Amino acid sequence: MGYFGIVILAFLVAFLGSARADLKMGFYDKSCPKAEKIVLDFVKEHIPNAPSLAAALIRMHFHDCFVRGCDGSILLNFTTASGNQTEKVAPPNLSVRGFSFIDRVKSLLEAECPGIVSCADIITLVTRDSIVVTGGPTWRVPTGRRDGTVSNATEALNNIPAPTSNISTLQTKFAAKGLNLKDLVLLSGAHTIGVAHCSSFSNRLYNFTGVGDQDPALDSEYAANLKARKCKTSTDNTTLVEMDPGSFRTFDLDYYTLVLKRRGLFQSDSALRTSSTTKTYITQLLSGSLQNFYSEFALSMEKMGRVGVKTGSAGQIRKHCAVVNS
Ligand code: HEM
Ligand SMILES: *[C@@H]1O[C@H](CO)[C@@H](O)[C@H](O)[C@H]1NC(C)=O
Ligand SMILES: *[C@@H]1O[C@H](CO)[C@@H](O)[C@H](O)[C@H]1NC(C)=O
Ligand SMILES: *[C@@H]1O[C@H](CO)[C@@H](O)[C@H](O)[C@H]1NC(C)=O
Ligand SMILES: *[C@@H]1O[C@H](CO)[C@@H](O)[C@H](O)[C@H]1NC(C)=O
Ligand SMILES: *[C@@H]1O[C@H](CO)[C@@H](O)[C@H](O)[C@H]1NC(C)=O
Ligand SMILES: *[C@@H]1O[C@H](CO)[C@@H](O)[C@H](O)[C@H]1NC(C)=O
Ligand SMILES: CC(=O)N[C@H]1CO[C@H](CO)[C@@H](O)[C@@H]1O
Repeated sequence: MGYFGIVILAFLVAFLGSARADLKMGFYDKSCPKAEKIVLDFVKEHIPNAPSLAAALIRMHFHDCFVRGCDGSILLNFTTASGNQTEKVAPPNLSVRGFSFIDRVKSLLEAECPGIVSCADIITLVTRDSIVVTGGPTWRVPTGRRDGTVSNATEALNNIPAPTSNISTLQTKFAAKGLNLKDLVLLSGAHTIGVAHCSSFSNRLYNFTGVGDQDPALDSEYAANLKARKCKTSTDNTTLVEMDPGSFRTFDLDYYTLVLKRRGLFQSDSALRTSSTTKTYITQLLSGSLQNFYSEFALSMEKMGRVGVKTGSAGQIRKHCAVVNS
């Protein structure tokens, strides 16, 4: 083989390598043809009885993708026998529910085709199906993610934006994952469903700057209402508040209306009003149809689902989602 032959061969190998290392639709069509149907059937059977899990699951997916990529690391109990803290126990994850739901899907898939379907793909598929089954948007889920072997609470803290984040912090943390301000606005739209603990935002109600004050960026009538009816003390860490009160189970545009009315629950929600770029995206979404929101949301979800994925021979396919294979 001449020089050019070798060059072409090298390009071919690089090309095939990168092509193989990409996610694709129906990755399990040959290796586990029933995989996606097993996931969907399980979701259809159980989520209607526990619709609040749909919110927990999409949040879990977000947290998974923001720490070491969408690699299922959020599901790990321990990475070492030494008891180092994993993402699961980091404060932002304290309220991530749905671990056992994922474990149950995993055991069905292990029974069907052992060692084939990754926990990372299970989170992604289960999330999409749960949102669809509860009447929300759908999006494409290319598969072929592999599972990570490391979970680190400090990394979770550093990568997942806190609810106190301002717009520049949000922009930076999203940009670090290849997501732009438009993705930020669209993905924050997931706060149209689900609930939050008072402790995630009560700093805005009590003693915002250390002089017993409220956050001026929060509608004062709404703040008064929250204090009177929901978060009655500044230390309440158990009461749950709907983020989109009135339609917290419906995947609608109301979240954006609330944000513009200064009724977004977190400072990070309020922050979307403080940049003209993000504010304009919100106005545009509100002037469009629900279907338009859904199709835009779909693009950002697919994008988030690709963040830092491990493919090809990277990582592993865990046997149990909570533990690295021994
Ligand atoms: C932009 C930065 C974000 C911040 C600062 C943030 C913060 C939070 C916080 C503090 C909670 C409440 C946790 C609690 O008190 O129990 C929450 C809940 C939630 N978040 Fe976010 N979030 C962000 C982005 C996202 C994204 C990108 C998604 C999904 C695409 C998402 C989906 C949800 C959902 C559905 C809930 C409700 C969970 C439930 O009902 O169990 N969030 N978020
Ligand atoms: C936990 O991880 C840190 C590194 O961040 C390491 O220094 C420490 O020894 C680990 N703890 C245990 C108990 O292994
Ligand atoms: C966890 O991540 C932090 C921050 O990147 C790092 O300093 C620490 O060493 C990591 N811990 C382990 C056990 O790898
Ligand atoms: C945003 O928050 C970060 C971190 O708390 C802070 O360093 C920065 O100054 C803030 N930016 C603005 C514009 O307030
Ligand atoms: C508000 O915060 C300041 C500073 O942290 C503290 O000294 C003060 O006691 C707090 N006031 C109330 C009412 O909690
Ligand atoms: C919630 O508050 C109680 C009482 O103030 C405290 O004992 C408990 O540790 C807190 N829980 C969390 C998760 O912070
Ligand atoms: C992971 O931890 C949970 C609770 O801490 C426990 O119930 C579960 O059995 C653990 N899973 C594995 C596979 O060790
Ligand atoms: C350490 C800790 O509190 N972990 C919690 C993380 O979230 C799950 C689901 O809510 C809890 O069961 C864990 O106890």
